[in-house]
Amino acid sequence: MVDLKRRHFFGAAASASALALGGCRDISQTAWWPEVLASAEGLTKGAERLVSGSWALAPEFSKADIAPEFRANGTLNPNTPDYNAMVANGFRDWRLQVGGLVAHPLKLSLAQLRAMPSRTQITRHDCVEGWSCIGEWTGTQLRLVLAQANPLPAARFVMFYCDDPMGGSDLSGSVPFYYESLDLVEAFHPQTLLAYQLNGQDLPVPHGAPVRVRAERQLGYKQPKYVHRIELVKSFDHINGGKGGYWEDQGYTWWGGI
Ligand SMILES: Nc1nc2c(c(=O)[nH]1)N[C@H]1C(S)=C(S)[C@@H](COP(=O)(O)O)O[C@H]1N2
Ligand SMILES: [Mo]
Repeated sequence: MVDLKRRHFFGAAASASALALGGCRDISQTAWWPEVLASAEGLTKGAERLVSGSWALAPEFSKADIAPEFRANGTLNPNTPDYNAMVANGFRDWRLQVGGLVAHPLKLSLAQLRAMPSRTQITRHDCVEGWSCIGEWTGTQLRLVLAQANPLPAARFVMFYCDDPMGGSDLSGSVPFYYESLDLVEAFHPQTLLAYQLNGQDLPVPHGAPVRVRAERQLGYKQPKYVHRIELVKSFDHINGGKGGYWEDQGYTWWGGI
C-alpha cells in the first residue's frame, strides 16, 4: 500500500507538466513522507527487487528532455577551508580513497578516474521534496572502481563520505558530514556512477564537484555529492546515527528506491 502510494506520487510528478519549471518539475508538499515509508522499508525493497529485478535499468531519456537548468538542492557549497583550497587549484590535490573491507585500498586522482572507461546517461532525478529534473551524467561506473579495490567476502554495504558539514544536531560528538550508503546490488548496478560531469561540463560546485554518486534507481538523497572517501563495511550500525546515511539518521528510510 505504501509502495503504491509512492508510485502514485511519482507518477503524478511525472505527468504534472503544467507545473514544469524550466525542465524541472515541482509538485505540492507531501505530508506522508517519510514517516509512512519507514515502517514498510523491508517490504518495499523486497517488492521492488522482485518486480523490477536486481539489474533492471532506470529509464534513460533523450537530449531533448534535458532540463535547461538542473536544479541544485541541499548543500550548494561545502565552503570549508579545505574544500575551498581544492576548488582554487582545480581539484589537482583531490584524492578519492577507497578502503574498509577491500583487498586493495585505492587512492585515485581525478585524472585517474577520468582515464577509466566512462558511461554517459540521461536520467531523471527525483527528490523526496517533490521535484524532478532530467540531466546528462558522465562518470566512471562504481563497479569498475570497486573491482579494482576487490571487496572482501564480508563486505555488504558501500559507504560514501562527503566534504560538506551539515551543522545542526550533533550525532556522534563531532560535526556530522553528509554521508550515504548503498548495498552491493545498487553499487554494482551499471548505472551507478562516480559522476564528474553534468550536461557535458565538469561537475559544478552546487552539484557536488568534483565527484558525486549517481544511483539512478534511487531517490535524490541517495546521490551523495562531494564524495571523498568510500568504505566497504559489513554493517553501518556503528557509523554516526547507525541508519546508513545523514537523512536516514533524521528519519528517512534507508531504502530509497524509486
Ligand atoms: N553531500 C551532499 N550530497 C547530497 C545532498 C547534500 O546536501 N549534501 N543532498 C541530497 C539531496 S536531498 C538531493 S535532492 C540531491 C540534489 O542534487 P543536486 O544538487 O545535484 O540537484 O543531492 C543529494 N546529495
Ligand atoms: Mo532531495
